[in-house]
Amino acid sequence: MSLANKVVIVTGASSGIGAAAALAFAQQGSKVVLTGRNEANLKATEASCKAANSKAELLSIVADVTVDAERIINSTIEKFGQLDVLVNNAGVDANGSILEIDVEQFDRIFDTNVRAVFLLTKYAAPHLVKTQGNIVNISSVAGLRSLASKSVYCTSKAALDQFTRCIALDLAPMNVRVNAINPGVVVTDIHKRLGMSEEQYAKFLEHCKTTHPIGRVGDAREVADAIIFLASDSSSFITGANLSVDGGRRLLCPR
Ligand SMILES: *[C@@H]1O[C@H](CO)[C@@H](O)[C@H](O)[C@H]1NC(C)=O
Ligand SMILES: *[C@@H]1O[C@H](CO)[C@@H](O)[C@H](O)[C@H]1NC(C)=O
Ligand SMILES: *[C@@H]1O[C@H](CO)[C@@H](O)[C@H](O)[C@H]1NC(C)=O
Ligand SMILES: CC(=O)N[C@H]1CO[C@H](CO)[C@@H](O)[C@@H]1O
Repeated sequence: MSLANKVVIVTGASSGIGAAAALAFAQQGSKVVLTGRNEANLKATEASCKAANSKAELLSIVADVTVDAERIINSTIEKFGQLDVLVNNAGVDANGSILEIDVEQFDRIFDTNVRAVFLLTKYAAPHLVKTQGNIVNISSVAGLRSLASKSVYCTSKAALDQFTRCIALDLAPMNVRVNAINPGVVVTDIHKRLGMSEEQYAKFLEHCKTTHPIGRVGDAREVADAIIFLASDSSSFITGANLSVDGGRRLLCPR
């Protein structure tokens, strides 16, 4: 399908990959529903979508995916009458070894990265069946590879990948495709939100030149381009896939 006039929900559109994806859909002429918790940041994304395409029809919903999943879907249908694409992008990161972390971390990460995606998908599915639409889940290289001090995050993303495949099978007979993207390190706020200072973050990005074979970290736009591909008819025979957008990060092993 051409993405023009398609109704697309992007969760976590207030920053990072979500903001880049919302912008990319607006450029395609889609009707974009932007959701995020931070109203000011959401407004900023909305403004950049408008700047890129003054005719873009947008609906911003200040919402927390862990509590507002049904409201997000309902508001979308009320405003646009249909839903074609759900981009499950909102996610949170966490670190700490099993000796350090508490139960609260597990509940918080699974609530957003897994349970909220389940809820959004559940409420969206009947509408996607009507339009023969599709879902793109934003996972992570951490869903495919194992990292120290990241057990909860890695496990949540592995769960997301497996859910993607199972739901792909549930919805394939209805011609609804479901795919995941597994980005490597991409420049967004997600790491600084974990408490890294600017200096630590700069050091981390420098270090990433050695952990990503292409020799650099990714740009949110590069992930957005892959989202557009999976959301469009260009990928009409692809379902249940995990598409790595990671500069080769997943391939490395120490030597
Ligand atoms: C969403 O719409 C459904 C169907 O009309 C309704 O049963 C449900 O209460 C609504 N939920 C919310 C949170 O708006
Ligand atoms: C997580 O990472 C941040 C930034 O590197 C660090 O300040 C913090 O102590 C870490 N938290 C845990 C529980 O290890
Ligand atoms: C996306 O992943 C989530 C798991 O977090 C899953 O609940 C959902 O069903 C997936 N979406 C699809 C359509 O696979
Ligand atoms: C966990 C998993 O299914 N990973 C798959 C991701 O995609 C690659 C490439 O298609 C597969 O080889 C993996 O099995």
